This record gives sequence, structure tokens and C-alpha cells, in this order.
Amino acid sequence: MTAEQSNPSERAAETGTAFDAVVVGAGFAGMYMLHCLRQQGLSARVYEAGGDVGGTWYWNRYPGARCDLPSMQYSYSFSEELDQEWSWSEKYSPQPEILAYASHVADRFDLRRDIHFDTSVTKASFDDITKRWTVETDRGDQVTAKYCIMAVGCLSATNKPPFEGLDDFVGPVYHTGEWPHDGVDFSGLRVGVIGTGSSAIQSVPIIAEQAAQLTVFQRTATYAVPAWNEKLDPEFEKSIKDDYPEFRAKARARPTGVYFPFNLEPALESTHEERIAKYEEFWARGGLPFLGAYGDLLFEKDANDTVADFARDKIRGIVKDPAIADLLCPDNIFGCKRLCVDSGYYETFNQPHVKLVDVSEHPIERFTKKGIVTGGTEYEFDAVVCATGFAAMTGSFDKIQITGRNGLTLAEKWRGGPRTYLGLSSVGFPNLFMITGPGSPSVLANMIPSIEQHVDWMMDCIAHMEERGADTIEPQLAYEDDWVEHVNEVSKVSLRSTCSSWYVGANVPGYPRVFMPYIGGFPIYVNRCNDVMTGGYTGFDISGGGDSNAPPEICWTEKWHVELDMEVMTPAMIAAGRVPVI
Ligand code: N01
Repeated sequence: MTAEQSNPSERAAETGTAFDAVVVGAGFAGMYMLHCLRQQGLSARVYEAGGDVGGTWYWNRYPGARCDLPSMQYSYSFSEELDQEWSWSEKYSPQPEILAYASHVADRFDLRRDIHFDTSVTKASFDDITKRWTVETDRGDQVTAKYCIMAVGCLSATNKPPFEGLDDFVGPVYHTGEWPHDGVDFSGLRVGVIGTGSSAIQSVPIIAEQAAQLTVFQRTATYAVPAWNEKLDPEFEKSIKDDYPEFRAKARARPTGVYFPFNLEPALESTHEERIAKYEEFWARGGLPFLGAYGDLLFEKDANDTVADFARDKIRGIVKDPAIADLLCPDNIFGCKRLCVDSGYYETFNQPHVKLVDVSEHPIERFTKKGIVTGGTEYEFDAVVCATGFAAMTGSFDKIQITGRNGLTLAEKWRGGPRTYLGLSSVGFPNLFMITGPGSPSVLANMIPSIEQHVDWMMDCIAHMEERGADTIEPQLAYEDDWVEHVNEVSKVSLRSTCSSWYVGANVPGYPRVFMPYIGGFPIYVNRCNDVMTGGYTGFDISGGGDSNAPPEICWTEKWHVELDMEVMTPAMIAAGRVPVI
């Protein structure tokens, strides 16, 4: 094969270790980024810590793991052919199927040849003279690239509380986010589960089916709405596929990037009877859309109280032992922590071999050889599952020593909380892009369109840079400060900012409490990104290449020219930052 025939990545590899772009992570973000870089004829190397593609879906193989957004929407939209050829088996597809989808995408677009698996990036450093990033890995690779793209995921760095005596425990300890690939058979075992977030809510009913005894340690009770998952109806699938682009466009115009029924009316303007009827209607639909029963649930405490009462009544209606039901009833804001979607979670506690232990007042003291001690009691186990979540949004960045201009590290810069311009990049780190970084809608929107929008924006930006022969792009401090302030201000409007959730970093001891994702609504954010781009990258300094901040001539992301769906937003709501994001 001649040099002309080989692809750009191969040419770079042949000539050394210099790439146009290095991408960290081969989950849905890194995969799409690689595909787009190739489309633009750029050379790229992707590093992935896992043994294959899929990111979060590669690691989170715990029993019951599945998507809690409809699979017809939680999927890539960039290829009409891909949309048409892939079929989901269920409304909310299970983890193995989502991983199979990622694998199919990797095969279909021949992605794996530019991905180095089982390789973790340890360092990324910017050289102000060469204007390039040097990226190092735990396998001794050292490569350089003009662009460094962090596709590290928002919920990837596992949170493992440093329980005293953990190593003394003789049985296995699993984390839901690092589940063994061969699965775990809990048959006949005494199992302890720590945590009651989404991962526990999904896994507890399945573990209970196998285990001889199951004990769940609950620090904070959790609201969960039934999934009512079901096989995907072929007629429904066909109706979507008949005009998938139109359906995707409708979803992009919604505050969460997900299309489902939404009622804008305020709960407080309905009577008690009307509210109960509405909640029953939305409960029967199930899942996260339940939060769309009324438009003010996440903004007015009195409105939230009505839905919280309804949910508690549901728990009490399911759980037979009133004392256990009381323990399972949360007393905090409904939907303040991320709402969970369940299939038989509360019902599990009606089984005689399942126990609930409240550790809200008496935290887990320590592990022993035989089990866990709390409140002066030792609980004996054969195996323990930590469903203790993630160091969200910033944890994956923390794992890499990222050094920008003048030796500034990202960890130092973010010590008081993440600081970005639009969640895309950060002052002091030229040409470093973050896919769904803190300060973008990310975890408060459908992750896959969020990823696609970021990647498309970055590709437009890179094309603009390359056309002009520019060297670097970096946000201006004033714009970054304004954006951080805006993200913070908008979050205060929502009740979501008021509780100890992973959205604010409260689940990891020592983390600063800052509301990290942008809660102002996906399409509003998208339009802001568009305005920045069409304004000639307003708020960014572009160095080299003449008049680099001139408005760009090309913009191949037409699909992101989103008209807001005003059926679910009003101008007054937008002005007040009260856009309902579930
Ligand atoms: O983690 P979590 P997760 N002692 O942080 C408890 C996404 N996801 O993995 O609430 C005792 O929600 C902690 O208690 P508290 C989704 O976005 C999606 O379940 O901090 N308990 C909490 O109960 C989700 O929100 C799906 O008081 C301790 C639990 O551990 C996000 O990932 C499925 C403790 C952690 O809950 C994270 O979910 C799964 C300690 N020392 C996950 N430390 C889908 O369906 C922590 N806890 C798509």
C-alpha cells in the first residue's frame, strides 16, 4: 500500500506518533468523534481503558442494568442507514443490547482500527511552543496531537467510599460500575448491597431472585417510578422509522432532548382530585416522563410536595410492612436527586429474605472479616455489592494529569468546582475539548444527542481552524466566568440545586459543592452554542491564521438549528430559567 492509499491515521502512525487529534475514551462520545474526525480527513488516535467500545455500557454490567430513556431515542442519529438497520428489542433495552449496538457501530464504521484498548491515558500536557498536546498512557505510549478531546464520560469514575477494614472482608466486593464480565452468581449467598441510587434500584430485584439473603444498606431513601418496560411494538418501531429524522428533530427541540408527553400547567392551579388523576395518568406511563405531569414540580416546593406525597402513598401501597414502607419513603424533594426508574424495587422488600438497614443515622462503621458493622450490629455476608455511584462529571478528568499553559493543571483550576465555557473547553487549556463536559446539559439531557451536538460543534470549529491555518482556540476568561455564573444562577431557580446529590458533587467526601450540569434546557443551550459559532466563535481567542474570528463560512451541522418546541416552554419560562428538565 502506498502512502497515498493509506488512511491519515496510518500515515501518522507510519511517520511517527503525531496525530491531528487524540481522543480519550471510546464510549459513545469517543466513537462518534473518531468517525467525524475521519470524515474530515484528520488523523486520530483513540485511547480506551476498557477492552472494547461502549464506555459506561462496557463497565456497568450489573444485573438489571438497562437504559431508562427509550432506546428509540437513546441512540445515535447521525446515520439514517444505522437508524433503519438497527432494531431494539425493548422500550428500555438491556445493557448487553446497548453494548451490542456500540459494537455494531464500531464494526459498521470500522472504528476499532484507530482505537487502542486496555490503555488508560495518564497525562496530557500542552506545549506552548509547538502548540501541541503530548498524551501519555499507562502502557508507555507517548503521542502528540494538535487537538486533545476528552470523551471520558460523566459517570465513569467509580465512587468507592474508603470503608474501614474493607480488605479484611473475606468475600468478594463488587462495584456496579466495574462489574465482572463473566457475571456473578449470587445463588444461595448472603449478599449486602450498599446504596439505593439507580444502579441499586435496577440490580436489587434481580439479586434478590438469586440470593439466599439480601440486605440493602440505605443512607437516603429514593423515589422510583415504575418503568413498565415492554417489548418494542413492531408497529410503533415502524411508525418512528418511517420518519426517523423528523422524530429526532422533535426530540432535539425538547428541553431534555427526549420526546414524550409533557403537561405545562402548574400543579398548584389544579384541585387535589385533578392532581391525583394527572399523577395516576403519568404514573401509568411510567419512567422519567412522570416528572412531566406538571410544569412547576421542580420549581415550586408546594407543587413538589404534592407529587412527593403521591409517590410516598404509592410506596406505602406496595410495601406491606408499614415500618419498612416508612423507611423507604423519602422525605426530600421529589426528583431533586436523579429520579430512579424501577421494575419491582419496592416489591422486593415484601420478600422474607430481603432486609432494609437504615444507615442514615448510624453510618457503615467498618467491614470485618465476615461482613459489615453499623449501629453496633455486625451483618454477615458472603458477598457485598457497592452501588455507591460515581465521582460525577469531574472524576474522569481527575484521573488524568492534564496540564495546560504555564504548567496549570486542570485539577488545580477546578479545585473549587469545574470552570468551563459552555462545557466545551476551559481557559488555560488551548485546543482541549470536552464532550459533555461540566457546564453543558449532558446528564440532564439525553446523553446521545448531547454527545452528537458537542462533537458536531467541535468538528465545525476544527474545520474553521484548519481552513484558516489557525494554531489554537481557547476561551476568554470573561466569557468563561460569565458562563460559570450563568450555570450557577440558572441552577438556583430549580429545586434540584437544593439537595445533596451527585449533581452537586455531594456524594464524594471533600468534593466542592457546585451544581455541575447546565439546567437551562438542551435546545436553549444548543442555540447558544450556535450563536457563539456563527458570531465567529464569540468568547474564544483563536491564534494564528489571520482573521480567525471572522464568522465561519461552513457549518455542516444544519440539524442543530433547533426551533424551540414552544408547546412545552413559554417565553416567560425561558426568560425566568424555568425550563422543565427532567
Ligand atoms: O449512584 P448514585 P448510581 N454509605 O450516586 C449511596 C446513572 N445511572 O450508580 O444518596 C452508604 O445515584 C448513596 O447514598 P446517598 C444515573 O444518572 C443510570 O446508582 O448519597 N451509602 C446512594 O444511595 C444515576 O443517577 C442508569 O445518601 C452510600 C448510592 O450509594 C447515576 O448513574 C442506571 C455511601 C449511590 O447512588 C448514578 O447512579 C444506573 C456510603 N458511604 C445509573 N456512599 C440508567 O438506568 C454512597 N452511598 C440509565
